Amino acid sequence: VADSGPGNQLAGGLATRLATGLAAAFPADLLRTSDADRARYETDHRRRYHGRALGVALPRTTDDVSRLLAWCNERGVGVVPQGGNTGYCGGATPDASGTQLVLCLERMNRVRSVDAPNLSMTAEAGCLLADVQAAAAGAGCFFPLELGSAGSCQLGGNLATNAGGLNVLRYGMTRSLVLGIEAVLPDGRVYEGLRALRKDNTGYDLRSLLVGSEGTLGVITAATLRLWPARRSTATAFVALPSPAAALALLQLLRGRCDDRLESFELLPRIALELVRRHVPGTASPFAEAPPWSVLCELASPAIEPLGELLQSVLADALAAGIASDAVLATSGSQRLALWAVRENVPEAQKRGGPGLRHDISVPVALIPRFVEEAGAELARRVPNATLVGYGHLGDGNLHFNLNWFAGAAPGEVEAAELPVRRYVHDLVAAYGGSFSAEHGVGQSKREELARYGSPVGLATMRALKRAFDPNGIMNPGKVL
Ligand code: FAD
Ligand code: LAC
Ligand code: ZN
Repeated sequence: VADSGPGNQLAGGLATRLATGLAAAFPADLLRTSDADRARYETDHRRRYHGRALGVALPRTTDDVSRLLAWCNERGVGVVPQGGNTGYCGGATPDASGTQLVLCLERMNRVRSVDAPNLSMTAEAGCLLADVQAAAAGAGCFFPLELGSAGSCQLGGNLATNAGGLNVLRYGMTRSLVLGIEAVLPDGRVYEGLRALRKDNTGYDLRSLLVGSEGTLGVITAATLRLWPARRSTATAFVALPSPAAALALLQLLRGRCDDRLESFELLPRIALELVRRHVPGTASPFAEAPPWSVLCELASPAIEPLGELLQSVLADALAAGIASDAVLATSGSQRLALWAVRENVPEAQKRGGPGLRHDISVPVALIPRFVEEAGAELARRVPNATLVGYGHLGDGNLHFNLNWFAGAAPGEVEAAELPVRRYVHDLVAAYGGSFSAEHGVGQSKREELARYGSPVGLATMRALKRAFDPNGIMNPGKVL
């Protein structure tokens, strides 16, 4: 960024001219341009990606977004949409040129309506996920998207990344929770697709295309969401197990006996529990001594049902069959939250634990035990100073297959390991028929992976769609494709 070569001087001159034009065209209240005001929008939450923005636009209305995009489109100015900036792929960080506008939706945070009889609600893109959940609950309904970042990520970011999370097993990814969408296209036109219909077979599905487009096709300004009746019964347990194969056997047992009452099934290795205990004070440990593997599972239902008894009986059978070695059931709402806090604090504990590399992989669920064994053994051989922390959404076949250097790393050691390790892991994932990005998206960190593993026909079609939506290439340049 500090480079003062001719290219940078050129970009610097352009940035100054654009900043002057932007300031003349829009009220000062809409823009943040000082170094201090821009700073938090120019770096991702892991401090892995750093950029320099032309400015940060903070629109209050869809019309503001429309005018900002039209202005940028006429001048070929790149626009980087941003929500809560909690993403893992650098998708919301501008480049270092100082010529891209960050457009953050944080002020568009109104829940427009909740329609309990229709089990739907409409909210603006800048609403915190936690506020969307609370608004649904306030109307006696349930919005099932649940992420550890719920208090800071925004609905628009959830849609743009097609976020997964902790309840995918029962409700699917974000795409399956969306009925309608409002988005501003790069030339400023507004796509008004806020329908609350369950059935609507009228041509191409633009809503599904915009969900998961990571800010490369337009700016999502609002969405109509599917709701479910509020849950009236839940049962939650932490279960100790000897292996991922045993966890898979427990998953099959639970699905067979509880059907779609099973909402969550999260796998944690011993190291994950230890990390949380060490780095997140105040988090209760489910077991006196962390077992080799554990599962956090939850049953839920809108009916008043004895789910605790059901879960207990399945777990008794799992213990008798040697699938599980111990289990802790939540007996109150606060105990349930304490068990969930252990799981939700894993990413933060891992971040505090030391430098590392992340992989967000999925393979067919039944192949998870074989994958963990094969990849775990090979990584121990290739990077002996690193510890594997492979945890996550086993019920969906999705693990965060991360590595950490807990004893610290020599200068450059993690960086040197990054590419070869990534290549090994993602090649193996491809051989298992899996995905190199199960739920976090592509952003800038996995662009090369998409080019390498994506279907050529699929990629060509994506490029054609990108040109159709965004012929001037202003939307989130350098991301995804
Ligand atoms: P940002 O990070 O701001 O943006 C993400 C992408 O979306 C960028 O490409 C950006 O340009 C684009 N974008 C943002 N808003 C808009 C908009 N309005 N219109 C168009 N494009 C837009 N993710 C999961 O999938 N599952 C998890 O379980 C999970 N757990 C997490 C736990 C923690 C502790 C943390 C820190 C993150 C976790 N995440 C998880 C990742 C992250 O929270 C999600 O990807 C979330 O959906 C991102 O939302 P955001 O508002 O922060 O988006
Ligand atoms: C999780 C995030 C990192 O599941 O996706 O913890
Ligand atoms: Zn996850």
